[in-house]
Amino acid sequence: MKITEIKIRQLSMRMKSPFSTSFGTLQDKQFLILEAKDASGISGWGEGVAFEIPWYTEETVKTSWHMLEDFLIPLVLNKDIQHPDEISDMFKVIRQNKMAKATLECAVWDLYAKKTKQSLSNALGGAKKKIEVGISIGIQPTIDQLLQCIENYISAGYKRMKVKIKPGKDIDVIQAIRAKFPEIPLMVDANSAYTLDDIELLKKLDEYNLMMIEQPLASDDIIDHAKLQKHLKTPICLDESICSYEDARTAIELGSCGIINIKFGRVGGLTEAKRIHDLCQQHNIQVWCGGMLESGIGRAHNVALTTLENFVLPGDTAGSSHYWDQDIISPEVHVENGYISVPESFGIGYEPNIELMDQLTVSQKVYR
Ligand code: OSB
Ligand code: MG
Repeated sequence: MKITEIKIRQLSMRMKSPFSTSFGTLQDKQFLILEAKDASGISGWGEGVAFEIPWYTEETVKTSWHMLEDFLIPLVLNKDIQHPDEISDMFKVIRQNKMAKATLECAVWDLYAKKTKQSLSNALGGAKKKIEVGISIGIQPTIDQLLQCIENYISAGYKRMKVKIKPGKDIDVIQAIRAKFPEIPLMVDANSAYTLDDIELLKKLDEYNLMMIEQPLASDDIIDHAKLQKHLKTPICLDESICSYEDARTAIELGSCGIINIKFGRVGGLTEAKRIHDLCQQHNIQVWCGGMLESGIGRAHNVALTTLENFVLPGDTAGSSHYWDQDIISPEVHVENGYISVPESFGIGYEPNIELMDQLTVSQKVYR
């Protein structure tokens, strides 16, 4: 396989409703879509999951484009590639910049799956025919609005509710949810909003039968999470802290978490995501697939990744219509009764809608 042409476009797409976390509120999404073509004209697609502002990780849409244009694309263009696993090795000369790397690596995975006439799920070694889907609910203006959201998502069949928390919007919120919905599968995500000084408050969360507490402490911490886990019955789930296989190994060895949320963008691509998945499986650490409010292209990669065996907990892979009036793929990602049926056609299994993407593109560039 030889990639002879790469096109990057920046899309601007408005989400149906704003999404608020402890770090900020997102509604108008700027993100990159990368198309990698080989000489026969087959295209592989990847999505950049960095945001416009570096508040989840240090990367942005601009830094991703810079890394791709000046460093990553030149490493891949016109090189002989046997298998997408080679890409992460080729990228080792460039430090970090995982989301930029994943944008291109995911496109190579899609292209490889298409060229070898198999679904991306199959190419990754996944076997599930359908995957379980949970929902991530942003911080709401009032508790009543949150309870209403939860009720709607229960009716829609989502398999677990994840509620964003931050200081001042935590215990009271969870208390109210449990009062109304004593049995629902429920978890919280703090996006690094607390420190060990908040240990007494965090210990109170143990009373609410939560599936897990996601990323309570600093985004680059692994040590303090291990200290905190010793004081909590509820498993900690690490998100921001796990950017590589080595981070996962450290966290497992220190006992920093019981669960890991894997995102292909945060860890530099699908090959690294798979390695982390395998490591967790060996150590009885459950994993699930996180989300970055992706369009259908990134979401398709999430769906394929989730078909691996140790993705045993519902992921943040809500359907297209949850986020967008119209998604840039067809068919759209559809959730029925809390499940997505994994597409069986070649590659990511959803067709990019070029006409719609053209309308949403704010800038683009072709590399040969
Ligand atoms: O922490 O998992 C997170 C969205 C943006 C940034 C970080 C996170 C999230 C979500 C939403 O929780 C996941 C999704 O629905 O795609
Ligand atoms: Mg998270």
